[in-house]
Amino acid sequence: MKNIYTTALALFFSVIAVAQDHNHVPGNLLVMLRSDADAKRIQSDLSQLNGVSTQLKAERILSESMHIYLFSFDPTVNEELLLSKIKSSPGVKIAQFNHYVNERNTIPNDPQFSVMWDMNNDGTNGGSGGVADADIDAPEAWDITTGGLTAQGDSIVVAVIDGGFSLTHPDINFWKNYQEIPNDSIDNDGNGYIDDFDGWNSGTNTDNWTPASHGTHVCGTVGARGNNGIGVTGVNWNVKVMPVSYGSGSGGTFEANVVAAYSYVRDQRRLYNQTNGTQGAFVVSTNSSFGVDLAMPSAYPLWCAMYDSMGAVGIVSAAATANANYNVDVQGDIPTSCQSNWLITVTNTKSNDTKATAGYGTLDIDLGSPGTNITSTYYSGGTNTYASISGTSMATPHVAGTIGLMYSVACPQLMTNCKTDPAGFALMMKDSLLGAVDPVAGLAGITVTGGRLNLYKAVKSMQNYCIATSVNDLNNREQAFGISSVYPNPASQNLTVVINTFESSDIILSNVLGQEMKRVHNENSMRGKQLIKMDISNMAKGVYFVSLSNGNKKSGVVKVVIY
Ligand SMILES: [Ca+2]
Ligand SMILES: [Ca+2]
Ligand SMILES: [Ca+2]
Ligand SMILES: [Ca+2]
Repeated sequence: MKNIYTTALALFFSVIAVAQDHNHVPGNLLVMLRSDADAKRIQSDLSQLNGVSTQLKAERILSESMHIYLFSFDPTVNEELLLSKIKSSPGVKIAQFNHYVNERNTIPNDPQFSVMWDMNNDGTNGGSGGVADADIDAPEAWDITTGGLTAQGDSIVVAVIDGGFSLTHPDINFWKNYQEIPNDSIDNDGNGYIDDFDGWNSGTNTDNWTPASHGTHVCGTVGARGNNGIGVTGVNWNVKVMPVSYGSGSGGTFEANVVAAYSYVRDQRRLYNQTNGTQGAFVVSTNSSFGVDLAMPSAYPLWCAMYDSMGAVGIVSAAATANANYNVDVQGDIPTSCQSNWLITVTNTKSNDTKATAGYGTLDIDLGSPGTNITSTYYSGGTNTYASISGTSMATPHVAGTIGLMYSVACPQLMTNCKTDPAGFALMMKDSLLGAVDPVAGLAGITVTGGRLNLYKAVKSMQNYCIATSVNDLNNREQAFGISSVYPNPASQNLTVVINTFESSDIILSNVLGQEMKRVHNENSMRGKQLIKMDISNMAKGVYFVSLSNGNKKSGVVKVVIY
């Protein structure tokens, strides 16, 4: 008996749960009014719903400047119906339920994530002396996006230029050039590079790789596959990492190969731009975790010029400064003392937000990023593995990766701007990232921004651009003067005309000859949509046109049939 009762009760509650969504506070509504609307008026207009008292009441002003109110009502009232009535009420801009909010972070299931203080510092996972929240706030950012594609479907690519990579590492999503057939000695995609299927190694002019530990580590920070149950998590969970190498040509590693490597990246993005995405790759940033200590840009004009050249096609570059404690402004470093608007220069912070032994400079070094004891993908002893290592090399891929993640949150309109002006858009990305740092004492007075990277704020800044854009759209729509809809159509007794205006105006019904047959004056000067009734019971059958006029201007017409 008890069992049956329990089952029945459980069923009862599950039915309730289906019928009513419990993610919001019963008997609450949030309402944004137009500036000239009166909350009391709405309260009295909707005090009854189908003959039942709603007890609707403006309970609290949530934002005076934005005219947002908390309304309460009898929770036994049909809330969906009440909400829809309020939404269509003149004077109401936006209405919604009052949803419960949970503090949340997106924590991936990758087993080594718990030691990744750079992403989420709990005060203990960064070693002794670590400070909670001295991190890039990655879980907060991943609530918004985990990367992958832009709003227009571009596959986001971050190019890592390094010595070598283990392309077989299972935790990295390496970019492949699927327009190229590998190893047939033909440049199938016509991009000027023969057999560039697995990226490009400018040291050997092939796409052949000798696996290497350093580059593999850097790639993992940019984009180790997140939430796949193995290893670590990158700043992006899904981004494509393009492997590009300055190689180790005969006689060592030299600048010529660096220039050639950058040129490959630039060529791929330029091709993407030129072919509207049918060829090439949507490379949005590069990572350079290498350089020459105590070197002056005057001796490296070609290398330094590559950042502007890549910037011109829409690529932001992140570069690591020296792993030595000196002022780069004074003593120089390549590439971090190169002058380019599209270059972001990075120093290394520890788990207590102080600078590690690394370069600095209020002119040349833009920001800090976690780079000390960073756990990422690795290659060692012939095996794909994971390791914790330190340096500006480890700090910089957080920044290159952030640019990638920012692209994944840009709304379609922003992406249209990006396609129209890739160089300008890239600059906006860089400025947004640098404007979104967390100011920290350890970087104040020794870097351009005085701050450490914050992934969440950088992503959020992109989202804010998009919200601002859509609010403008809303305001523009509000300014519109005209007829939104007329119903029913055909009609025989009454017409409801939905008008959109913020001034007193007349609704005019004309016949097919353009003669005015009926006019209803609407004195209500509140902005936005209003519903106007028109009695048409005495009109002859036929086709008519409804329009809106305020004496000076006249809207377009809507055809109605009266029967
Ligand atoms: Ca944090
Ligand atoms: Ca090719
Ligand atoms: Ca080929
Ligand atoms: Ca993983």
